[in-house]
Amino acid sequence: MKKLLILSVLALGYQTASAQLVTESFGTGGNAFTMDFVTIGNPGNAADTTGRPNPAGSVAYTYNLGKYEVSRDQIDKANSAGSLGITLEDMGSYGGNGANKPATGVSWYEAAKYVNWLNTSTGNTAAYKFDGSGTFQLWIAGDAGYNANNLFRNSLAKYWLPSLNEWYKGAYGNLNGTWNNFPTGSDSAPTAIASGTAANTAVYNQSFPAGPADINNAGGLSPYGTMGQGGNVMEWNETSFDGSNNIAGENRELRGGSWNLDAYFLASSTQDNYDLYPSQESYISGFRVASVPEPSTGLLVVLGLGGLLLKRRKTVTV
Ligand SMILES: [Ca+2]
Ligand SMILES: [Ca+2]
Ligand SMILES: [Ca+2]
Ligand SMILES: [Ca+2]
Repeated sequence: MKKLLILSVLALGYQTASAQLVTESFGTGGNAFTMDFVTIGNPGNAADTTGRPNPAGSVAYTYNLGKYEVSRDQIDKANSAGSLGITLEDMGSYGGNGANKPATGVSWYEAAKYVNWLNTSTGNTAAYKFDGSGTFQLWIAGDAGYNANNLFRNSLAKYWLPSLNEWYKGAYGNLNGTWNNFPTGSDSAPTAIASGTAANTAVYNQSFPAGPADINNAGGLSPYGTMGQGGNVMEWNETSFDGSNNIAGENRELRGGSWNLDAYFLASSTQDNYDLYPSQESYISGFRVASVPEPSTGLLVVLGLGGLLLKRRKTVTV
């Protein structure tokens, strides 16, 4: 009876963990900044068979996905702290270069170097392999962290660029495993706004000169709690456009539309014409970061408490 009770408490702890916000810290002193993530649970979910590609969105493990697009400030501070040399687009004619505007003009290679720094500056393994002259390479058998199913990403890394399936699940998935057509928890297109956080809104259908909104003011949330996967700026996926990460220089996928595009580009069924060479940059594209989940403190506390209860019960029984 008591064991059953403890098991149900454990289940509750897990449920809570699947919607939790995780804030990670990077840099020091004047270069210190934080990045918010949401935990995407429901591992082993069934794929969506109504979107593109088909199937899409099945992820076998729990992971964290950036709540927001990466901001200019988060790039500037990493550049200062790590001498990364990542160049941003001058958005002076497109809404300005405010610190909380999404980072644009970031190539896939630059985004990869950025997440590498998130890893190495926190004592973790780099996600992406660059040779001594800064040229991107595939991981090969014999490299620590080599994964034959993904030659781009080192499996020991803590931070990486979200794969198509990781990005898709965070955008279009419901916590119960069902799917939406749009990244705002609905099969209907969100209301188009210039900025704001009201439910079922997104930053799209705006004039090109209007530019994107601040990353934390970029529309309503997805069911998992991410903002701006629909609209604001398009986002690099780690995944190559052909779905198999096996050629270093092959085109990578971009998804979600941008402030100046229409609802078609926000939909789960849209995946065309938006792939770029990994060295290409644009005014309308940025990225967000994914990560392994922190060991859930809530779950650990419950586990510890469960152990304590079991011990106490034993003591009492004996
Ligand atoms: Ca750049
Ligand atoms: Ca659908
Ligand atoms: Ca976006
Ligand atoms: Ca390929």
